[in-house]
Amino acid sequence: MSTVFPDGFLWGVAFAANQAEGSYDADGKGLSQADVVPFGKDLDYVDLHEAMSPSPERIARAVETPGIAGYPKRNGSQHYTHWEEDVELFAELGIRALRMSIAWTRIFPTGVETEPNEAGLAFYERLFTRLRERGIEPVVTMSHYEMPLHLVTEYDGWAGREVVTHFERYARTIITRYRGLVKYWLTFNEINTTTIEPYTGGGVVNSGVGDRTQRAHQALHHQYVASALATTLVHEIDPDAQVGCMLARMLHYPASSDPRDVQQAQHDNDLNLSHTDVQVRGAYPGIVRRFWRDSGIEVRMAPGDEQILAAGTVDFLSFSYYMTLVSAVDPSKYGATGGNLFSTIKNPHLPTSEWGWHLDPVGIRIALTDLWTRYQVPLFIVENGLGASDTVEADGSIRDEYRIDYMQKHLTQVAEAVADGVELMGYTCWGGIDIVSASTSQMTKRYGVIHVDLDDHGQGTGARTPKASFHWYRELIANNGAQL
Ligand code: BGP
Repeated sequence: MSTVFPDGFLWGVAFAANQAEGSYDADGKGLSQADVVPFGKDLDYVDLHEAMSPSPERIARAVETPGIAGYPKRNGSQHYTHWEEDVELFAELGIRALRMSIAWTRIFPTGVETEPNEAGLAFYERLFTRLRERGIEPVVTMSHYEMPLHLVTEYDGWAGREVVTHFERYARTIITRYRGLVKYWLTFNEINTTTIEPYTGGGVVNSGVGDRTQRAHQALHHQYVASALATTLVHEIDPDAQVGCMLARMLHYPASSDPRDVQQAQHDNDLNLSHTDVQVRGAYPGIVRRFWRDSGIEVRMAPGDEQILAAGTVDFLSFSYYMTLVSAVDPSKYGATGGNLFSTIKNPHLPTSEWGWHLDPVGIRIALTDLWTRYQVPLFIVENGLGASDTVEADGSIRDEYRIDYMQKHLTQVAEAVADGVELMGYTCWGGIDIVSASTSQMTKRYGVIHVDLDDHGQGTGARTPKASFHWYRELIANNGAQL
């Protein structure tokens, strides 16, 4: 059987520190903003959005609540204590890359210390060393929905310019310490989330309607600057390493062939891609400046910011792909309940997941082709997977055929894009082991090919069990995708 995937293609799995590690206060770790996000059903939160955007009062209450009760991310999937077992399972799976993130709070517990926490640095050094011994390349995100809580309460997260300096020190510390151990860095996970969900993406606290949008865009600008500075630092400190940006690719289809719908979809796509425009091309596109003008947003730039953006362009573009969206000039005509940016129009051609996300394998091929045509830089799919509530059978097995079907269909389309000449570095499925979901804080929205015995309240043995999808994926990696 032949394959279209190049030798050395980085097959792997992906997860984030704040959703996987747990041990939220071990070995000097500080509280992060993710550690205070509660599980929606627990603490009388009716609205998930509200749970994800806590007020200062709710944050203060969360800080006073010790342990994991109501805060599942504090427990994660116990990767911090199970990491050796996890690495052995990943080695058995045959992966060549593990995309993971460093918890900033393990290195600088409040973000403002001048000296790093050695115990935190040593943890990741042990992990990276072991991964490399097992032939697994670490692909490391510097900031994945996680920042020291102190920076949130002190500066309103990334809305405060001071955070750029604190991040730069953090970035310099980890790049220097892991020189030679980490060859692939990503700066910010799904950087576009900062404008969609400002607390998750940027630590911007919800203080009501007011100027939240303004502050979210200011926070995003600071992240771009910090990302460019970190990219330049990697290039200076470890010239053998490469840096990528990371976008939640949200492909928009027009609801009809009405040119106004087509133009609306193009506009929504261009706004989504404006994030990679800044990070790949090194400058804001006109569409963003117009968006600021039309929305009355004023982004303050410090002298030299534009030069920093231009100098710190990335080497490759990584992205997550879960679903596609539908755009219309009049969304209500198509039954939408929300706005255009995060459209709720149903696509009649696509099924949805248990959580209502459109399932669209062909869309991943379109996304790849589009990105390649636009940027001509190597691409890397660093998240793709199905959130589902798995059942453990009486014999202990997990027969997740639906996940196999999802991966098989998506990877078939990925193979088509590669056959068309798209330069793709790798594919890391989300999440390897089951982890706490980012948007719902549920453990039962499972993504892993390895089951973790923990429930939404962090209860369970923490035991790891390969699912049916583990065996399917192992086979696929072993033959480099030839069976697709
Ligand atoms: C992406 C995030 C991840 C992850 C995934 C699935 O947006 O980068 O952290 O969790 O989506 O989303 P969820 O967990 O909300 O289902």
